[in-house]
Amino acid sequence: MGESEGPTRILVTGGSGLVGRAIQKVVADGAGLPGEEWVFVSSKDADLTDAAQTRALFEKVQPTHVIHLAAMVGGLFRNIKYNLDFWVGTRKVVSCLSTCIFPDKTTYPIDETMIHNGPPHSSNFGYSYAKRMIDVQNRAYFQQHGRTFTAVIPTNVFGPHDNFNIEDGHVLPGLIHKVHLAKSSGSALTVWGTGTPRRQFIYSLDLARLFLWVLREYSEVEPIILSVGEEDEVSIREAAEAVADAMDFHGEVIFDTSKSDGQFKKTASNGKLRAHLPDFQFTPFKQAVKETCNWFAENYKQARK
Ligand code: GFB
Repeated sequence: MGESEGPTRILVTGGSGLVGRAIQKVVADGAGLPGEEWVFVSSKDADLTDAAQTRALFEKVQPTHVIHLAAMVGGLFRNIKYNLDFWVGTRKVVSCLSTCIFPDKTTYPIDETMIHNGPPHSSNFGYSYAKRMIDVQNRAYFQQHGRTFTAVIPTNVFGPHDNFNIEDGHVLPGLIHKVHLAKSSGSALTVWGTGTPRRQFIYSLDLARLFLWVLREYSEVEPIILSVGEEDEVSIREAAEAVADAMDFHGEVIFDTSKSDGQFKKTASNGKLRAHLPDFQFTPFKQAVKETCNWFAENYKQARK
């Protein structure tokens, strides 16, 4: 088991199923190694859709390894009939996807019909496929149970209470934090990459208003892109300038081209949103950046960073 030290305790969920039984057999027939302890569990031992039961199972077994076989499995016809079990009583679910889950090789602007049209950008394939499955799940809920579970697809979100950690966060909070540090130390602002990639930023408070509208009024299963218009897309350089202006920073700005640019653009159409809400007013970008910078300055101590 490679890097592990001490006892090896392997929990096999779905241990009574087709594959679980087969593993049980080959282990019993001598394929197990000395020092290995195998624990096979089935739905009789714990309902893994119940968080408390799952936690209790893990506390009891304390596995060092897990083979996760538990699943709802059936042939084609059972699958058509029972695409999903459902959360009884939940009338609506709005999940949150992201424009970065769209295919990397695509035409622009991206729209809601294109989510599954090809592989996502390699930088975030795990996140993208997980998010894409929410759309699959929503369609299945509708097909089997007539539920209008849906998803929104925002572009790059920013605003108060963001994560301003420079290494882990997104570009705007990262730049705001960096400008703050550059100002206090009198050093240059280093923007990562070439500054040429383009993004549509949406202010968290605008997104929140749109979320409420979706919850109350939007009745489709198909997701909806929540974005400013294509004409409001800005380059990373322009975003950095907006932050510098808002924070009254007049020092040197350096572009560190040894750092990745990521996706060059993921320009999204807000045509569907506009068809529903032609009059929705987005907060102007510069004003939203200013409000976010002010929030960071006023909440510096408690801000996530
Ligand atoms: O917001 P961001 O990290 O993510 O933006 P994505 C990355 C772009 O900003 C790249 C440049 O072009 C970077 O080179 N950049 C410049 C910086 N300076 C900085 C900096 O200080 N920090 C950061 N982070 N970038 C996101 C996904 O992709 O798309 C999210 O990661 C989300 O999860 C969102 O789904 C929609 O825009 O590339």
